[in-house]
Parts: sequence; C-alpha cells; structure tokens
Amino acid sequence: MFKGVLGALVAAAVALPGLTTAATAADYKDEYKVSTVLGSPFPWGIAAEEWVKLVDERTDGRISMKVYPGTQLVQGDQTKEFTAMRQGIIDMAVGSTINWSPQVKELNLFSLPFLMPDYAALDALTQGPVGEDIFAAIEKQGVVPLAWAENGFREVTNSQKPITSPDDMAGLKMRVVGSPLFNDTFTALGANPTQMSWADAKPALTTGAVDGQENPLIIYKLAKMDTIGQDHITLWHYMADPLIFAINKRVWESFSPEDQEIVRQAAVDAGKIGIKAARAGLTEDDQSLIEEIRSLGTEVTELTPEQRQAFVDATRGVYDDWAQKIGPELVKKAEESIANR
Ligand code: X2X
Repeated sequence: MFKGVLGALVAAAVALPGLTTAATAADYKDEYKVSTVLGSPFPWGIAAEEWVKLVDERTDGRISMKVYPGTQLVQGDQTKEFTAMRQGIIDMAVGSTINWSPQVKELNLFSLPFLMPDYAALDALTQGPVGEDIFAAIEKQGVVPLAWAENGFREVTNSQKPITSPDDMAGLKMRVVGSPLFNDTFTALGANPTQMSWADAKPALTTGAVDGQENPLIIYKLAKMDTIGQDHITLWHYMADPLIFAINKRVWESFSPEDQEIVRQAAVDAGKIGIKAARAGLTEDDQSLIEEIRSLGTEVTELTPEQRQAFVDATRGVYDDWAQKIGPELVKKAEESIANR
C-alpha cells in the first residue's frame, strides 16, 4: 500500500511540473503518417523505415509512425506532398528537393544543371551554411525540416540511342519531374520534355509514349527499367536530389522537447543509413552498380570531360536564369561552398 501511495506521489511529481512526456503523450496520435514516393528496397524507403523503427525504439512506442509510399496520401501527385504536409494531411515525409521545389523555390538549387560535380560537393551544400539556409526557407513555409538523406545523381536514360552530345537529344521525348526548371533544362538541350509523376512515368516508358527519363541508377535497377526498353544510359551526373526528413509544424509542437530531440536525432541517424544505401556501388572505389547494370545488357556511356562540357555550355542559360529565381546570393554561397570543399 505504502508503495502504491509513493508511486502515485512520484508520478504526480513527474507529471505536474511542466506537462512533460507522460502528460503530453496522452495527446499523441495512434499513428503518424510518413509520406514517400518510393518504399524499400529503394534507399528512399530504407531511410524512412529506419526513421520509423528508431523513433519507435527510442520512444518505447509512444510515437508510432507508418510509411505510405507511392505518395498515396496525395493520390500520387508528388508535387503536392509539401503542401499536404504543411496542411497536416500528411504528418511527416521523407521527400525529394525536386518534389517540394514548386513550394520552396530555394530547393531548385540542387537541380541547377552541373552545379555539383561529386558527392563531396553535395555534402558541402547539405552539411554547410547552404543547408542551414535551405532549412530556414522550409521552416518559413510552415514545415519543420529535420535531416538529410539522398535520392542520388540523376543520369539520363532512353530507348533510342546512346547520348554523347546535346545533338543526340534533339527531339527525344523525355519524362521529367515536377519543377519547371527541368522543362527548361531539357528544352535547352533540344529534347521534348513532358512533366509527369513517378506513378505515370513507368507506364509512359513502357508504351513508348516517352523515349526516356532521368533518375538515379539505383532507381533504374530496382524499377527494372532495362525490361521496358531503356537500353541506353549516359552518366552525366548533371544534378543530384537530396531527400529531406520533415514534419508538420503543429505535430512537431505537440511533441515534448525530449521527444522532439528523439525524432530529430532518429532522422539524422536514418539519413546516414539512407545516404549509404543511395551511394552503394556508385563511389570511386566501388562501381559495382554500374557493372551490374551493364551486365543486364544496358549500354552505359561515360562522357569525356569535353563531351560533358558541351552539356554544361548548352544549359548555362538555364543555370543563370534559375540562379536569379532561386536567389543569386544563395547560389553564390553554394558555388563558394563547392569550390572550398
Ligand atoms: O519521380 C521521380 O523521378 C523521383 C522518384 O526520382 C522523384 O520523386 C524525384
């Protein structure tokens, strides 16, 4: 009996001063919905699922999250994911900077053609002052960003022919993603771009409604694009899209400070695992993913520095134009971070 009274007193003492974890947890939802475009085994889904697992473990199940891949919470329209998260239709997301760039113009930075030559450049942006500015821009739009993961360097593929120069792209029908920047880039290269969601992309490639697309090689492999006629890949590394872990502001504010810290740290830890998965087989000392794709019968073209430069030159106008839209100061800061990497 004495134990019971003491227990109650201790519980009251813990719960009363400042509505801490125990009190707030009662208001937590049974399930928090995490939106992604791709589930596991894609690195995207690996990152999101790791986040869910770590939060569950570290909160003893107080915060229960579930991944909804295929951007199904917004009927597959990935360009609406950010707005839905801001509105609370989605609680959380691990999303590509491309898909959120219609709402957060600064995110177009990563899509500037040929801004980032390598992973070190990408890291210099996300892990440096540019990353902080980008997170501030997201927060200004009413969503709380927590950590970075990665989709990857996006290579161009098509069903028609090897691409070694912008001339080879003349008239090619290309599926592109949701920011107008991509229309501009592919138009500048002489191609014929059509914007469509990931959900529509594979059918369009399968029927030949479009000739090609651009995406990281791990997506090429896992989506089995070799089986739908995408026989040619050119490694041009023209841009890479990071992924961002983020959360609706009201949901964030409903968490106790301790739980906020757990959720944020779990995102950072999950992001590291996601980035490792995204880079597997694509690093200087391990090119095994490229070899694996070659072994499928796909023709993989590497560009000489001169050949690559022709693509840089052809898209320079798009770069300059979009640097103005993104914010010249942010772009300058990014160029400096990359130069000093
Ligand atoms: O739609 C795409 O190409 C994808 C899956 O890479 C993104 O969501 C940006």
